[in-house]
Amino acid sequence: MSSSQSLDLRLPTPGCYADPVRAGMDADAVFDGMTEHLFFTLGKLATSASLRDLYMALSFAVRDRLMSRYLTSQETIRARPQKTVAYLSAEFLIGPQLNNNLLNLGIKKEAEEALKRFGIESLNEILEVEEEPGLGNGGLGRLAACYMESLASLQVPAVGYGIRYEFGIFNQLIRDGWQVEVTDKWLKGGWPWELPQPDEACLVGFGGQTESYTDDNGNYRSRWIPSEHAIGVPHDVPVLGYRVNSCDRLRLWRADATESFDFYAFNIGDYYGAVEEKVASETLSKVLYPNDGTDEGRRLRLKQQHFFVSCSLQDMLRSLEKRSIAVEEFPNHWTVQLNDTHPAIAVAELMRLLIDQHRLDWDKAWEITNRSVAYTNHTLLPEALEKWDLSLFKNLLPRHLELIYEINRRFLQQVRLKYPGNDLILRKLSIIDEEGGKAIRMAHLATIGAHHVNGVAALHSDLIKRQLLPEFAQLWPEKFTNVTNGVTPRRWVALANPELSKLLDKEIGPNWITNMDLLLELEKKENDSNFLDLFASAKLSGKRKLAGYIHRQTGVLVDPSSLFDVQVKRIHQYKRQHLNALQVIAQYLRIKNGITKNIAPRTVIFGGKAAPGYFMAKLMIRFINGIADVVNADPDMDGLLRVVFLPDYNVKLGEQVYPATDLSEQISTAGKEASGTGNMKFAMNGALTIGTLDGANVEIRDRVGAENFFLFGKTESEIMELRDQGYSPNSFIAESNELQETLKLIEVGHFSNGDSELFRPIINILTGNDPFFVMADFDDYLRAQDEVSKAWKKSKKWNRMALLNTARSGFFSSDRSIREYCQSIWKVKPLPVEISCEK
Ligand code: 26V
Repeated sequence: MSSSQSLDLRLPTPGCYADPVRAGMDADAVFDGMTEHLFFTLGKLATSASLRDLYMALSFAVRDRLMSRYLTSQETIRARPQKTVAYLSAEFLIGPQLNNNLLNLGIKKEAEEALKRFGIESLNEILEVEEEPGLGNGGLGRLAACYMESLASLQVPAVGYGIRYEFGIFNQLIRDGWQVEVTDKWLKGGWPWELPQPDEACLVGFGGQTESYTDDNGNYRSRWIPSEHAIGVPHDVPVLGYRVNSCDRLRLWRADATESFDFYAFNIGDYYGAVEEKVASETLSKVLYPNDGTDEGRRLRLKQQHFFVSCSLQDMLRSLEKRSIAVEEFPNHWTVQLNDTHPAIAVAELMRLLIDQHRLDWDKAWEITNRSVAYTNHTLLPEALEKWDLSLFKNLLPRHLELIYEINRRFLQQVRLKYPGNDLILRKLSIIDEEGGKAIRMAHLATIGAHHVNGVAALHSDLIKRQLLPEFAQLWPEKFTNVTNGVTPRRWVALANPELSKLLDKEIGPNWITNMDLLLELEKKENDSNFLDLFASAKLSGKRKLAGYIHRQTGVLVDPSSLFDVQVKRIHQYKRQHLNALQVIAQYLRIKNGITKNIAPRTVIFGGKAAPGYFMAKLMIRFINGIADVVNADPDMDGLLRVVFLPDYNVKLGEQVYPATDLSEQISTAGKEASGTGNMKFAMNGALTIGTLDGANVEIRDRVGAENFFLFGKTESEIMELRDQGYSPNSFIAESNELQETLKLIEVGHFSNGDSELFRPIINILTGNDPFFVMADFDDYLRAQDEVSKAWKKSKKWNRMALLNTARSGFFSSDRSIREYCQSIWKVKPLPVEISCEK
């Protein structure tokens, strides 16, 4: 009897796993659940429970209430064979879980009531305690989390596969204006949302060599003998959809050592040597690497990628085996999405598993791989495109290298047929980069292996075809497509902005949460002064809360009635936080010179982490803090200008920032930001955007209306033209007095206590080759900021523009993105989950 059969016998009615004791959704049941967990799980008496204990108890009680949905969903997928999405991503930035699960279950009020019985007056006190898993760098990881939430809400069977890093993205402290990185020990107090499943562990090999041999049927074959192994232990996080039974799974792999493998060392008495090896394999999932373009830990990064990809594909194949489904059926049961090239090794690994373990021939294996895999590209930046040194790759994954050579050989053969004698195109298309030292181009491997390649905003997808992979696009035009990113309105509106949500519920009913197009009804209210006032007071309430937080964190007092002008995102030159900073200095100079007539009182807020190895980004943080120190200490600025750098920007802080923002800064150099997703969160929450025609800004402007968006800057084609003509930043500086004065003030050390050297690298880069065209866009940016100030002074008009941003932001719901992926790339349908016998 198989293990799954014996499991079935122990379950109650098939398809019904509702536990009558723990499924109750009223306040009494939540209270009882908390009491039970305090006592039995946490070993605490209610009388001595700390806030953390209560957080844990409530989380366990809530997790109990996910369980029937989770198990029934998994069972429904198992019993009714239908295609399941496997979303492969090295990052899932899922944020705090408790509030989201309360919201999606619909038991927030009940939880508040239960907490009152423990003497807790506000749910926020408990939510504050939650530590967020920072398992991502920024937009890419957060997108994966939004997509998992939308998949579950749309009742689509899906598994997110990733890595359970022991340390996520570092915590950021600011000391003397500089960023200091602190290890993120998110697991230290126990994390109640994961379910370790050691019985479903997978074995992964590394290193060693390959051997060729002839099998029983006389076929030439290759055998891989790895020199090292690691075990992947799944840690599952339930992902519940909004007010549905569907509860998908986020399966994160933790690396463990293989004990049996160390027997030899143990036998010859090398106990400590064996323990060292054990430690080495467990380092595999130790830490998330930042996007810094440095060579730091390159070998370990590739190991991490292969580790989680191999475990995930083995897990998918095993799911077929368990149900006695032939391996040839793989593409009908799994659609594998590669979130950037981090999991692109999946193309070679799936081929290896199919050929070496399942004994399929090449053509069949290739057909299966190609029918299953699709690839999303998230960046055009050349330094961000993954390439692996051939010798490193061969050393770690010798069998995969053989397979990649063969994939490449067959592919180039096809190219030769189409372009006979064209060696240039062969060099451009090859997976192997022959310039300099030989390297594997992961974007090429992913593009060749995938049935679809998509970009993440219309402009970005167009640039993939025109600039990044033009030869591929010419070869396979039908392969290339666009799916514009989206964000989940559950977390980013309903949960983050309760005041606005209440107003929307009252005005148009609660269905906007799952159908954001309904927000269009708000357009009718654009001239309704009463409603506009209510809309503005929801915003003001968010600003008051953020002002309190700013004061507590930084000691700076800000005025909630001033314009909250916000740029929160990773710190990077292409995102141009320094352009914003220069603009602040120009405003400061105007105020100092008594030119205040057209100035709107502003609070300029920055937030974001710089990669630890990225010197310029770290200096930009120091620069912003230098400006903040001078501006905030100058009485001439009172009531007109404040500058704040919010430390440790993360999902939790984002939830406070988006609802409190009037002006969203989306000022990247045109053509550089693939999409952006913060821009969407701001628009939904009624912030106006000042932005370039970059990434999804283009579509945001199209949707909300050009008159409700502050556009500035050179377009992507103008930037290219400037570059081709030989761009000289000094010709732009020469034409702008304000820019000259601004640069001068930095040079004399006005923002660095007289130290004229501190910010020299920033000046040098801007006046040198200015790779991100800051000088070229400065004057137009200042002009657009003046427009912003003018508009702010007509508050009714501003509020109308803000309302229209919210009303027209429905397109940017991740539900829309996921529907597009389902229809045009994955070909999967929803599978509603029934819990017929629930009490
Ligand atoms: C990686 C690296 C590594 C080398 C140093 C510079 C650098 C800069 C950026 C990156 C990020 C690569 C992938 C990524 O995170 N892309 C982001 O994906 C988001 C979701 O699609 C999208 O909204 C952002 O625009 C895009 O930057």
